[in-house]
Amino acid sequence: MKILLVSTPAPAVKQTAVEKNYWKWHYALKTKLTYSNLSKKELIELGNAENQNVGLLSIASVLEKKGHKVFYLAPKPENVPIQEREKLFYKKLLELSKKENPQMICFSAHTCAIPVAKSYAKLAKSINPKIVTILGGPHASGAGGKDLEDLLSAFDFVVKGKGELPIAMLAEALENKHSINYIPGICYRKGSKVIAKEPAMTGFSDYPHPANELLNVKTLPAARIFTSLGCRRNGSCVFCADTIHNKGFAERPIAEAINEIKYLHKNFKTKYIYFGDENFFFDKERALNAINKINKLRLDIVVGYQVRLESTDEEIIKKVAESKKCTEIQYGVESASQEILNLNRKGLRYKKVREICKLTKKYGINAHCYFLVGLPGETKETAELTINEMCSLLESGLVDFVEYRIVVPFPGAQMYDNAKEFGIKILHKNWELYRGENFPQYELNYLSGKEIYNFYQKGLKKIAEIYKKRYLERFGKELPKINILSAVIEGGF
Ligand code: B12
Ligand code: SF4
Repeated sequence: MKILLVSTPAPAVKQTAVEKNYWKWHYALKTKLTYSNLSKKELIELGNAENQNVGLLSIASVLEKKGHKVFYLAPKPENVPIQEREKLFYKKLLELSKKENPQMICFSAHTCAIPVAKSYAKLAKSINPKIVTILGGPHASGAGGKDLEDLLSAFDFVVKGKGELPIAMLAEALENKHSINYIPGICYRKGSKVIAKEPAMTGFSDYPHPANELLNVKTLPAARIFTSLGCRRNGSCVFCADTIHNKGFAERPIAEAINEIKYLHKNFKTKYIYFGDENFFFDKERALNAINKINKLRLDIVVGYQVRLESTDEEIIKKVAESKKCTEIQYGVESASQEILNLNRKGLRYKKVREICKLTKKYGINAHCYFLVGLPGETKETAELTINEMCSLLESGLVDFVEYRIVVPFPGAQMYDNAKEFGIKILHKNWELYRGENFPQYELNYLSGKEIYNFYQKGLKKIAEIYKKRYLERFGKELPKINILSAVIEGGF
């Protein structure tokens, strides 16, 4: 069967001057400190690379193994104004659909890309009314009730959870006219009824590594890989939108991840490996063993880890630092208010932040922290406290990077599904606006949307000032060449 996989582009976001300035200095510092082993040429390639949608590429590799002909289409930064990107993508999709005439078209989409995915599905049907359209990914996995019904008005099938097995089974069922009733995670309409099958939490090691060969690139200077999927905390954080893994968790043998690093380095000259696991340190013994193996790799690579602060200690950081292979560790903090952290079931003692960041810096590794504004329970005082604390962490040199966004109540997150319980009034479901850079889609008991947005802009402005001062002091006036826009919209690390 001919199957087209589409990584749906996120809609253009009009950035404020404050945001533009923030990202400019953020990526200026990133290129110097984190991607420190990439040459100027590699940085440019990184900025212009096609989106590496690991989930779709993983589905692709399973389908190829089963003998299907797979096409992959993903957004690239393109050298055009951001508003033109969607039109260009539309054109490419049209050309590919006409030329190859696929029988199935699979869309992967974050919530903000849903309206675009819907319009592409319509386009595909207008070219070939018999084409089977399928939606999967984070929004599909979290949508229930009316949101799911709405999706099924635009797609023939919606798949919840991991897609490798369901898509392979669906392709086989359609080819051989078998029943689709037993396919996990599949949702469809039967007359006026909506059928929604429970997704299966399939193991991780059952699959070959993602088919990066389908990317339209010669090199991939930086790439994302995973050694585990899902989170051991099973989505307990109130704002968590990780609906994909059915609140389950699957790990992958470290040896397989090591093989994938070697393959990326050999075939795509990858020099920066970012471990996208929700918490790379989830099991201390496993983490120490994995880091040891990564440290021993005789490859010109550097790595970055994303972890939970509560899983981090000096022994692990010391091990990470041993080979000088790791330039950055990223920590999810969210708020500087202990009360807000507790209310949102983050399972974090704020005092750990300074302690762990201090250790990270002690061993010469950059610390990157994620913060949010607009969490359930947020007040003017807690938002102000978080801004002050982010600035203090940066100014004291305990933290190198801060990413600050507005919370979004994504379908499937507790704060969306039980909005009232968390003091949230959702104002609209214009999905294209469901991004942490946009004006809030909700109001809180103690903060209006405007107030939340103003805190966001204020925080970014202050962070950018500190970034700029630090960059000029350390690296002078010349800014590195990187396509910042692409890093922001298609996935900087
Ligand atoms: C990498 C990543 C990104 C990357 C690239 C994503 C991509 N398309 O390649 C970038 C940085 C661009 C990104 C951006 C954002 N992201 Co993001 N991202 C992730 C992250 C960390 C890992 C995704 C991944 O590669 N997983 C590994 C692969 C193997 O799994 P997968 O992608 O889920 O794919 C599997 C299934 O989803 C399914 N599947 C996927 N597509 C399809 C299609 C079909 C047809 C089928 C059947 C199945 C299927 O099968 C795949 C294989 O098993 C996840 C968190 C997580 N751990 O999942 C968040 C996550 C998906 N992102 C999230 C968010 C909030 C965002 C942002 C909105 C943040 C913001 N700025 O506000 C932006 C907006 C999107 C955009 N493009 O601008 C949320 C989801 C929210 C939502 N409902 O949309 C998540 C869950 C994080 C979280 N816990 O909140 N993201
Ligand atoms: S927000 Fe992060 S730590 Fe919390 S449940 Fe989700 S993935 Fe786990």
